[in-house]
Amino acid sequence: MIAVLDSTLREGEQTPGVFFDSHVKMAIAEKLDRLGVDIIEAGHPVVGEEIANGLRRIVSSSLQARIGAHSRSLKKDVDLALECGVGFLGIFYCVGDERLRDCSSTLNQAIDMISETISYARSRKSDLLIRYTPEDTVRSPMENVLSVSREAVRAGADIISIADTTGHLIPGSARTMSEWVRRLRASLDHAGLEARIAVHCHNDRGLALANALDGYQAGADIIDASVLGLGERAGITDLASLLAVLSQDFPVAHHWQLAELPGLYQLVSRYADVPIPVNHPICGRNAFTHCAGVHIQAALKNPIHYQSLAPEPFGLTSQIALDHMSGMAALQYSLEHIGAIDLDRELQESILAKVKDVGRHGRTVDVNELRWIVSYQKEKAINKETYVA
Ligand code: HCA
Ligand code: CU
Repeated sequence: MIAVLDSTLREGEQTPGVFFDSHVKMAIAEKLDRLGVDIIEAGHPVVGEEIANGLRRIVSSSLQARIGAHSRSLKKDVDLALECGVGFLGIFYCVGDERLRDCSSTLNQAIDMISETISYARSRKSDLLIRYTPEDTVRSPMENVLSVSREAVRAGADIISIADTTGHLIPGSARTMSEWVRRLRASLDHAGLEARIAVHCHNDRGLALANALDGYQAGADIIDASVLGLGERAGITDLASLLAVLSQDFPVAHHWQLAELPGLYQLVSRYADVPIPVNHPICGRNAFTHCAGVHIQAALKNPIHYQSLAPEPFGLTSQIALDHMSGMAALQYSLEHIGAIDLDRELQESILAKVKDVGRHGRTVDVNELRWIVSYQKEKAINKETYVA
């Protein structure tokens, strides 16, 4: 069964300008838990006291999800994370040649140091879920990654994560996540080692979701994501889009409460101070809104004509909206939809004029506003003499 790791509270908080207070982190973690993500990566505690406190607070609330911390390959990071009570620890260390050179280290020295940190963490907590990530995995020599991964598993790591730290991969090209997943799996199998494989995809080329799905199809067990795709630079895989595709398009057994997504997005958007793009899949204001006349006409008969994804699993419904482009046909369909029938032509024209006027100011008219416009224009028609223009 595919597992999802949400990193809104760790990677997401690395978005420039984003900081979540501990009580907000708590609220976000509760919503993520209700949604049903498997692991909540909730911070890197050595970064600061508030992060450690936020982590402790989330751990103490006994959520279903495993609560995890990020950690360098250093015992002091492991100690602080364990002191916060986490059940998951993500240890990262890059084994790219240039990084090793900059750290004045050889591959073997790095492998020894990483193995020692993992063994130490394992010895301190036997049921700790330990992930090792060779940071910038996909720009590192594959042989380095495969060697360090085998030793990390021997030392006690349960998960190896393939990190596309800079959003470098392109599905179907010479550098794909699927190739990395297959090669890592083959190398572990060949050595008789068992570990879950995770994929962590950055969105620098707008391909984070595509790469994550490419990894999933090649057999990855865990996918990292965040609300609104928040993270360093262009962020990582967007959680809502990921769950939408996995749940609606792949035969995955899941327990996700997808209707929690819109509320979760509003919460994170508000406290991250990052607006939800109107065209965000699933949670954007326009995601299930039909606007053009022919679309409204067809969609009101049967939404499937202009929807390949239904809004209902996400606790949403299809909407219609009118604007400066709307014509009489779209208006009449919309009026019928709200039960405003038998309006004379003159009244309909005045309603359409008002709708176009609102549209020219850069807004759409939804069904609620249409109801207000209808009653306003009706009243205006009745009391012509008391209104001006
Ligand atoms: C970072 C980089 C990281 C780590 C991922 C991981 C990446 O912020 O430290 O530890 O699994 O993209 O490589 O997010
Ligand atoms: Cu990252």
